[in-house]
Amino acid sequence: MEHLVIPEGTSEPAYPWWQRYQPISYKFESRSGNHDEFVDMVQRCNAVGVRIFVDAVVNHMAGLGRSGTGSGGSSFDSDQHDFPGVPYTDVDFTPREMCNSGDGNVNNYGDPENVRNCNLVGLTDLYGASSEVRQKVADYFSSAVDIGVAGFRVDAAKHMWPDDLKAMMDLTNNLNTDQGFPANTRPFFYHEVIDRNDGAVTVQQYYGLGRITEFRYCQKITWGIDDFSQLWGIYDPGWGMADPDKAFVFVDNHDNQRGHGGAGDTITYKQPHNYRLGVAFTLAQPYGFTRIMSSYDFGTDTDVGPPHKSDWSTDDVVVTADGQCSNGWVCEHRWPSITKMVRFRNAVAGALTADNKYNDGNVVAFSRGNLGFFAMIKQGTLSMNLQTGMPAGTYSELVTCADVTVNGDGTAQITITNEEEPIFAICQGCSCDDAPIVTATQGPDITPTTPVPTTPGPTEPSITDGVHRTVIFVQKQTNDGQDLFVRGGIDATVRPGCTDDVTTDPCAIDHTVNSLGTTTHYDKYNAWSEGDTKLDWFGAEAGQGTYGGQAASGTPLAWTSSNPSNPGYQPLNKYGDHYWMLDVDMDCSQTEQGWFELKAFVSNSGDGWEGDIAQAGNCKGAAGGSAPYATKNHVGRCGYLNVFSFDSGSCTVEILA
Ligand code: LAG
Ligand code: CA
Repeated sequence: MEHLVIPEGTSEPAYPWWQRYQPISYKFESRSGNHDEFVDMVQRCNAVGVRIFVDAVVNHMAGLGRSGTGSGGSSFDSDQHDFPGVPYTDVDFTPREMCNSGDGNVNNYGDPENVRNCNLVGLTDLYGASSEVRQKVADYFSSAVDIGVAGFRVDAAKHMWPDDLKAMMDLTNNLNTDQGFPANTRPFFYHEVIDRNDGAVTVQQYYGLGRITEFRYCQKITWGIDDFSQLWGIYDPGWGMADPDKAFVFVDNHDNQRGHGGAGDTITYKQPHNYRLGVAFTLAQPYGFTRIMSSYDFGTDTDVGPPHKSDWSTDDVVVTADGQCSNGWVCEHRWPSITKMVRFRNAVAGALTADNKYNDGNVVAFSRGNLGFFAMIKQGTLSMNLQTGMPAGTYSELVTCADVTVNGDGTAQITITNEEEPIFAICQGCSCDDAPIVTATQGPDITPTTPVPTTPGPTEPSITDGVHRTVIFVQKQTNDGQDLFVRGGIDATVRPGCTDDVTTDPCAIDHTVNSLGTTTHYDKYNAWSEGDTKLDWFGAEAGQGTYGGQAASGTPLAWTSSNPSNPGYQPLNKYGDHYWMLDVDMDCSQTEQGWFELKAFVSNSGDGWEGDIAQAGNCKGAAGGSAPYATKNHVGRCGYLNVFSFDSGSCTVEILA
């Protein structure tokens, strides 16, 4: 928004970075550009799947003692509470008698009234209880959303009453469908609340409003990188840290990297070795919703603004041949291991825990379910055999692109030789080359009230009529003797009148199973698909075939491979071993807008039912598309080829030739 400008020749530093935390109006006219430039940036970013989140300062306006003209040309006079560019007048500011401090400034963090009703470092405090203020802030939020912004960081939320924030948020428009957001999607909000277990305002008071910054994480990661033995305790509920599905975490931010708000033990780009380890660990571990910092080099001047030209306008970010930044910009997000670890985080989003942990004080390693494996080393090089928890196969290590072999028992030889980027990461579905980073899916750790927007992808038309060939792959490595089945149809909460009698259940979908081959490899599939007439939520149908006296546990899938010399080779399998396959002719008229649901089931002392699935956003693949409603199951498209992974929210939808 339009902000204070501090020119040369005053007693204060010229054009300090923090001048933009003193709002003058809600016009998009700032040191970063004008309204048209902002619209252009947001819309070009959306077009390539990059979402923009606005840092919104709505607790206050400019500081007392200041007057003049803001960055967008609006006049103002803080002492008079006069901001005609909004407009705000005296009635829009917190009445002086509601602030109990002598000088009107926040000075008692033990008292929530003081923290929220007084002026933060002399900044004129907006009266969030006023319906007019609420509406004006909401109008500002909505104007950003209408342009195509995906959400907001709420500055100084600690100094605002949660009820006021909620009212402002509730008055804000849904995200803009013309900019590729699904209909009825709320903006993503995260609130800046500095809670170190040291005052009356806590992160928990903001639950229900979105994510909340967890500044204790900054300290914990600093201590943990210094002493690896502390890393397993990085989320410490005993210290009041926000729940995993509420916390918003980062290694450093624009304040604490330069000794401003929430400073303390903080690692920054100035300690590149520790910083790489800290960011890599943060992106690898499951706690919180992560943000990475990207800075300019401020040297030792904690006030200095961004690199600038002789007229003080912000200077260009110059990208060098090796993909790094120059001209004063640090661009941590382009450091090789940091970029690659973003891919890792997206790939393992479905796994909520760290498993197969190893920590000897110099080497830290863990897996995320069977989706990915991470290791880092503090000093020296690494060559060690470790349990990765991953399916056997060859993976491309993300940082070095070296091939890594995971053995049948899940172990692998883990090697790190680059002491500059001492990080190792492999994951399913990841590649180390320059292919576009996998689209972030909405992992289960994202609060459902604030859905993360999806990237518009290719979408083929939905097939809602007639019987069409439909193929389903589910990636799952089972043990010998176990088999994979699927159960599905439509969820009872979506379609009324569902029953538990498969012959009449309107949630079941008619299909006939197609043969995949007649060799012995397909004996079980062929036996169990005999008499299987529906995709339904139950086990065997009456009259469904048995194999060796064993009943089916649903609709059977066959183990397949992409390897032509394997007896389970299927030409449609482009993915690898352990892709269980089902080929049916499905009645698409019985689906929901061309979509159906399913979950896998592993028989014979296997996992049984698959866990709940959080599939969100656009599916990958040439057909793509996103499910028309939220459910706890995989959702596939009738008439297409669907690829899922057991216990994962990922989906790919391809066109069947
Ligand atoms: C924030 N979070 O709650 C921002 O992350 C933080 O960067 C902001 O402070 C703060 N809230 C207010 O939005 C920054 C600087 C302050 C600066 C303030 C306003 O850390 O140092 O205060 O922005 O520009 C400056 C002067 C103060 C002066 C005040 C009012 O440094 O000495 O009292 O302006 O004139
Ligand atoms: Ca306030």
